[in-house]
Amino acid sequence: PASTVLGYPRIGPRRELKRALEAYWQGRLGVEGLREAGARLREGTWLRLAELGLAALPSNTFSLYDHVLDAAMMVDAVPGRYRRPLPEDTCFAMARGGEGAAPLRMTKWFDTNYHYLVPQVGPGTRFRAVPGKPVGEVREARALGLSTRPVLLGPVTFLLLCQAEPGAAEGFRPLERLDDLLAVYEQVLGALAAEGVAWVQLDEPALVADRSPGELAAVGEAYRRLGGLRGRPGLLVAGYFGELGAALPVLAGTPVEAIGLDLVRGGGDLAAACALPELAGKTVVAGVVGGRDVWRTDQERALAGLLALRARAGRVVVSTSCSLLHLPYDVDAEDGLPAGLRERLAFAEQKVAEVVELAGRLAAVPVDAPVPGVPVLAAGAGVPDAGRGAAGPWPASGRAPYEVRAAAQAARLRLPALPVTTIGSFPQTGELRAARAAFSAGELGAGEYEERVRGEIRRVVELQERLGLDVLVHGEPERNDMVQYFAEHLEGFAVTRHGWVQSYGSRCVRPPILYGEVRRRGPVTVGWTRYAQSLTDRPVKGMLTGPVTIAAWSFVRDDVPLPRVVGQIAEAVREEVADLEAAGVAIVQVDEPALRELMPLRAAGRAEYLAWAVGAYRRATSGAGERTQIHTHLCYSEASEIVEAIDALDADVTSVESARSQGRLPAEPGVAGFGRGLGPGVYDIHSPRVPGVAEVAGGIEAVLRVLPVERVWVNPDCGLKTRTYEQVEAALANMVAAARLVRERLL
Ligand code: THG
Ligand code: ZN
Repeated sequence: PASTVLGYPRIGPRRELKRALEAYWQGRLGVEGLREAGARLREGTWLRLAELGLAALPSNTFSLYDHVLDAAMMVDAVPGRYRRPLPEDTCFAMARGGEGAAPLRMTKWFDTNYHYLVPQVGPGTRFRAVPGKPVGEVREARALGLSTRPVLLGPVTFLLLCQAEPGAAEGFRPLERLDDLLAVYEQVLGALAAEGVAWVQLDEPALVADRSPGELAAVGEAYRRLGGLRGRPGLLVAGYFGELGAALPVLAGTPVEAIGLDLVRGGGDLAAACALPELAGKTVVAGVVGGRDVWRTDQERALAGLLALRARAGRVVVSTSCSLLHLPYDVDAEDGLPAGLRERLAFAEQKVAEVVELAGRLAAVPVDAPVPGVPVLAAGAGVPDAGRGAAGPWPASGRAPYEVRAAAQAARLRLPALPVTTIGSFPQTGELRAARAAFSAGELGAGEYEERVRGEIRRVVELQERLGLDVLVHGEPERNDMVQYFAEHLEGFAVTRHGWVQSYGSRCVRPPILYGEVRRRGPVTVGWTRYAQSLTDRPVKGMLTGPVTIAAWSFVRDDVPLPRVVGQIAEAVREEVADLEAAGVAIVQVDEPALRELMPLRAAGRAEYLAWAVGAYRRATSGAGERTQIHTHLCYSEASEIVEAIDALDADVTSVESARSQGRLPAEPGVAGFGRGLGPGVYDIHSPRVPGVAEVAGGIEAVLRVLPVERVWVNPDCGLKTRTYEQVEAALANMVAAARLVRERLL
């Protein structure tokens, strides 16, 4: 029976890739060892998928760092400054920078919590076919007796994800280079055909977002051309993370043999596909098993969709809605889940088993059995952007007007101009991680663990006082992760022990599973914040994660609308804000770095989404009195797109990423319209580089050209947990020096 998956996790069931990468970067492992580790992971995946009974296996879904970066290397879109003798080092130079070359920009992969590196393409980029990686993986699998379907990023999505090379003429768009790129894809397809490859998968998730007529025309052109290539493998074009919509008939009109549909988030494509006359000549790779959620599949519903397709399509292959990259490996590795939950869960392995089972069930239905009508798979059922039931204008926040609050807070806090602060987290030392691991393993008592955390808070507070910061933080040593920590302290969430999902490169997260009604059992952060405040006369910020972000970085339940789930989290956060305030905390930061991430990929759903998302944030924070200053932080947010919504959060101070967007300020045009306090990041924490005093001062002065000084804050562009103390001390010292320099110039 025909079954496949669009992709699979690649970090290893025990994060073997992370270990190998970090050992290589630290010089503890040679390149041979790194290659060997990759080969073992690929072999483990193929053998496991085959063992589970999957009929068609994908390859080239492994990546040492990022699959978009791999695609750039496959077409040789590699700026000269990154080239190194070993391809691995070229890849890591683009990803992490080095020898004076800043790394490529990193941003979110559609609406997921995975980050890809943004390749740069200019008018003069010389594309060249470098098919060694996909070809090599095909050979590797063949040596195991397995034939595979290489997965490549599609040419249209690749160019739409690229940014114009710095220095390219104003108005240049990478998509203009489609013709040249297609010539290279033709060569890659030729090389794969020469290897005996029968099918190639081309991923085109960009087609589930709104696309202009010109872009849709480019899609048609691309696949007519690739489809016209002689002696090529069969082509599967996969759109996922939503509905193909208008792109579906365009693809159907090209010679590609197979189209992959996401029938979980793009349920509307089912009826549209069934109505297409061209479908009779195509294979549909039907994504009926969700690749973004951890729930068991409703098999009857999935089967009804499969039967409807089978009656109309040339052939149907049962598949996942998207790559399983966004799921942990195996539910069976978990032992600490609440009673009754495990049976309801499916991670990557279980999703594969479901695909195989459904394919078997489909094959067991005789082809001449009566076909039910096309079932209505609600467009976006269980999807974050389906804002069912909670639309409407932003409720009045109930707080005093910003000007009134600003005056009350200035009188209470008595801060200097251009106050210097941080986003919240400080580096997590090895001892601290070891202590937390020992504590959760029961090897370290609660009292001893608490003493270690307090020691760390003392150290961080002393450091900030010594460096001269104005608003201090406790550094979050008690937190593993800004979402997981709250999930561990709220009812309604389960956390996993091994449920790691790649975030970027070697960095992983363990998304909690939100499965019940959310409630706060009692104060979560108050004790640590109060302790930190007892050590200093300067204000210490209380640090919380916002309701949208907690939901976005968890696997949420799909039996109630997302706005209601987020609303429940907002109530819990609101209670925590009230307790912090009652404990005398004058500044509370409630971060929403994922606000932009959950934005619907199509414009039609955005106003409704922002209405309920902003509403939830206001609910979480609006209990604070006017003398309490609310801060928020957003990262990778492409803040310019949502300046109005950020303003509508009604936080008193907002800090945003800006350092890594090549020195651009967030919302350069919009920033002046930003009506509250703003802390544009002046130190790029994603790079080990320490910015100099003059550079930081220049950044601050650039902000002062568009914003009044009373509203400007000085801060890094994100939390400091991935940096070393050495880097952080030097960078913060320079930030303080720069703020002082600019203050003097202002006098
Ligand atoms: N938490 C979660 N998602 C996130 C972030 C986060 N997504 C966006 C951004 N922040 C991603 N950044 C990071 C940065 C560091 C790490 C993960 C994501 C990281 N992880 C540890 C690792 O891989 O070794 C594990 C952390 C742990 O022990 O829990 O360093 O902050 N949810
Ligand atoms: Zn951030």
